Amino acid sequence: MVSKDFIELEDKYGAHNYHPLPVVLSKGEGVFVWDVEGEKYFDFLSAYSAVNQGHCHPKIINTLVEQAKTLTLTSRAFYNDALGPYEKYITEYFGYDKVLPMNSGAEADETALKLCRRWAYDKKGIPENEAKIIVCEGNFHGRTITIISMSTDPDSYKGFGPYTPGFEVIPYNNLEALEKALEDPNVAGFLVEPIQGEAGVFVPDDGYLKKAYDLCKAKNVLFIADEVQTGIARTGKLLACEHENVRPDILILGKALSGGVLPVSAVLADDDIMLVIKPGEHGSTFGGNPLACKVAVSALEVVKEEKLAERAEKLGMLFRNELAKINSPMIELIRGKGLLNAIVIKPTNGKQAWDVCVKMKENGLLAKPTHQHIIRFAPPLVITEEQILEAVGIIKKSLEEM
Ligand code: IF1
Repeated sequence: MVSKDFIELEDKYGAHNYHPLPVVLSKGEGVFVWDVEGEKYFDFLSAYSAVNQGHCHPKIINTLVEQAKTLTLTSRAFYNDALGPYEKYITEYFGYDKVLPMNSGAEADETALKLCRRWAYDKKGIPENEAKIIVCEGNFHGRTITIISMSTDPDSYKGFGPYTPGFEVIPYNNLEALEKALEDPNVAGFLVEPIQGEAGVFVPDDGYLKKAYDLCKAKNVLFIADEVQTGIARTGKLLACEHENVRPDILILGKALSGGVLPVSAVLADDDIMLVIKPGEHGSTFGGNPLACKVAVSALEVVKEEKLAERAEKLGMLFRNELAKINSPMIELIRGKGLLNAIVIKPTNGKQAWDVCVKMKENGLLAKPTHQHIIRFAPPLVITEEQILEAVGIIKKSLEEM
């Protein structure tokens, strides 16, 4: 079978909820992936920042295989010998009292919302069913009914109502709007992405997160950071909030927490928040399974051992500097932090961001447009300086060929 055959199979038998770039991948190693014809590509998407440690990282895969042969799933009806050590490791790693393990990013976000609401009633004293959570325009937190209820993107929410109440949407990167929204005593939490990914790698002004955190603290409101995409070294720090020395009250992680090997997500908080949820009130069949726990420890060790945050910081700077040297009428703006970057494309000669991505694919680099006019560039953090330069060469060539 060739690429065309696999694409036809997906088209015929799979739901049409995606519109992938026409490339069929069958192998990955580090920063590279290969298609079924054997063509090699730089992966500048990293599965939306889930493979920060690089494809099929040998240490992580070894952990996966060893644990898979030993014990994979027990459910939380019983204890297992991987969960406790993982919980100790990850809470010390990020500096929180407790962790609640889940699987997908959306589930972790849902968990954080439940935690926040319960805290609102048990600790803050908000009247039952009155708790409000503030979210931002352009947010992306996943695909569940409750999460799309706070979305401002019609593609995400339209036609899926009725929606979950209890959210107030304010503009992102706007402290005045936050301050005003916080006047309502029934506000329990503020859920925010330190950099908005889906919105097109939208980096807020310096000081926004810190000020937002301080405003929340003044009103006894939980600052909840969705670091599913920005966390685990992607933006040049272990957490994007660290750029402003903000320690979220509730921290949400996913994606690269497993090195992209299997779905592993987590919610971290201190005891006064986490312990409001009691046995039987929340959980997941797969959350905290031994396979996930072992893999997550390995994946987090790799981040430290290979200094991925420092690499992302340094190579991100290099990447943006090199992109800035490209003289193309299609580049409207370059933005990002660490190795989470984007180019805003100015449509030229009827060519859009999608066409640039198809051209880059032909030239050996994979990236994906978001919102028609933005291309996200997020390679695995194990990329080298030489590889960055080579990749920029491909991007430059592709833009010139438009
Ligand atoms: C898809 C975007 C990225 C996330 C944040 C929670 C989740 C995500 C900040 C949910 C997921 C994904 C999902 C993926 C596309 C993708 C994405 F373009 F939509 F915005 F990464 F940039 N919080 N992001 O970014 O995590 O439940 O998927 O594990 O195909 O929908 P999940």
